[in-house]
Amino acid sequence: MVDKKTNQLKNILQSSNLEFLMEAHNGLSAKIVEEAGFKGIWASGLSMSASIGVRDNNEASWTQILEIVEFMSDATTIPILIDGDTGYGNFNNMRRLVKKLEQRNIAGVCIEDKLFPKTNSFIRGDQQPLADIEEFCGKIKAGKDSQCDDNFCIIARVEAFIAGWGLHETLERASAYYKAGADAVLIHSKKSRPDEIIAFMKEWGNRCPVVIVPTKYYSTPTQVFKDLKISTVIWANHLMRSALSAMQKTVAKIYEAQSIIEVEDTIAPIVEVFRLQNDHELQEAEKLYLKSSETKGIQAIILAASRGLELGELTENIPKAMLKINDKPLIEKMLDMFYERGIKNISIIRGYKKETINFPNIAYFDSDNYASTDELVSLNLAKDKIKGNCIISYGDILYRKHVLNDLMEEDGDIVIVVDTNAQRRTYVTRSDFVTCSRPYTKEYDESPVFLQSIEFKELIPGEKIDGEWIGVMKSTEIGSEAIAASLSALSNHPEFKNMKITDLLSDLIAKGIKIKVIYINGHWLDIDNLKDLPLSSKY
Ligand code: SPV
Ligand code: MG
Repeated sequence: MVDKKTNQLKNILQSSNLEFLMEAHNGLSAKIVEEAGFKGIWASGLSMSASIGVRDNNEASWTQILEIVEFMSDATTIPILIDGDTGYGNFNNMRRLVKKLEQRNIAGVCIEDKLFPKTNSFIRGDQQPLADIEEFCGKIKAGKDSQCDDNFCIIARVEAFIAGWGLHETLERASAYYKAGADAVLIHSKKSRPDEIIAFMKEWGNRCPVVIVPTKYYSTPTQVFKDLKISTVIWANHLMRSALSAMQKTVAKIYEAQSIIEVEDTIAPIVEVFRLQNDHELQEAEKLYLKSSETKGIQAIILAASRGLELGELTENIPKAMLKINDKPLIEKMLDMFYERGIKNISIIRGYKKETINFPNIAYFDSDNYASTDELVSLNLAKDKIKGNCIISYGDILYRKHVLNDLMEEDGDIVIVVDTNAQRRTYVTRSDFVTCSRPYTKEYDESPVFLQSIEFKELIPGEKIDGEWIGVMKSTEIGSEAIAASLSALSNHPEFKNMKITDLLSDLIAKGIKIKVIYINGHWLDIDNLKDLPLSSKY
């Protein structure tokens, strides 16, 4: 069983090792702190106020702060030390604060000896009046007397260095606060070197745990704090500041480009958001409590039987789907993308060096005649998987996530993705060229596009071509039925063993089945040829 948060915080403060608290300012950042391995969280007043767009001057009311820390507490199992500023008033406000914090499972509060409304210590610090020592001691006592859990911690923060009163005043205050019942003292300094802290620790000895916030003396090696026998270091605002920088960079790029394409691969994937929200737990709970809600899985079938002879010795021991692109096999990149999109029922048709394709949780179909047969023979092996919502994809292509997302979101019983730039790879002569009901236009045109013809062939100069099929298609239940029926009929054809998916699509068109087209411009690649490889490093 997880130890109570109050006990955990007390242990941190009393530990003989140097311990660390990491700043968080909302439920998400709190979770990130816990996942990183920190033992405790600093709910920073500066970061919480900044993240809601107000100043660190008690502009947010104490109950608004309480709401934030409640979310943080609910999202985590490690203790939270809340930055309680001055206690939001006098001893009486402090008593109520402690009660309310305990109700929200907050492990401790740090209060500073300034006056309400406070100002951040790094702004006009030396003009800030300090609280009367006796009055502040009364506040500490009142807090300690009102806590229900013996291990709830109250930390007294001494601002005498910040306000320019020096070592003597700092020691006097720290000593008084400790005697008044504080579980630890926080000695704050705004100097760029830890001199004030070093001077304090020399005089203070071991009287009670000392907490520091080295925001300004950040270059000090952590070993110095260990040697000084500091109890706990607070990294006070670094998640808020890193989020801020990341947001500024992203927003500038999007504003400039009037598009989100370029940022997509530089930001957290949506599934990471779901993971941090613990969507998995809800899914499990739904199975338990909402039995009817199980969703129908999407099937994905990946054709990866061929060697890729054109790639020469690179495919001597592995099929081209296993070629490493930036350290990951091509097909694994595709699997990652499918998983990220929640597509988990995946079948792979293997052939050449089949034993090298061996990822977990995949249904494998082996085309042992891969060398003398073509795509439809491979696809036919997985014919029972062509049902419901289904994706059929070549295993040797790479495309950006948004291409898959667009495909998934497009309605239509059968949908294929077509690159309008058919002559993109001048060194490739034969490919899956298409003509459509209308060409791609740079004008905004929402009218649907349908496939009229598709053929694996050479491009004849001057011929009307609307683009190149990139090798991925999606079907609904109705579309999958049509595909399965066509595949079954074609399997009796004398030429079946030489047939490609393009033949299947042509057969569907001939039967009057509408195949919808999504036009894209680049953002994909197929690996047919040694010349394709340098381009793949961007994926
Ligand atoms: C905070 O994180 O809000 C603090 C530490 O109080 S400091 O900003 O250094 O005052
Ligand atoms: Mg603060």
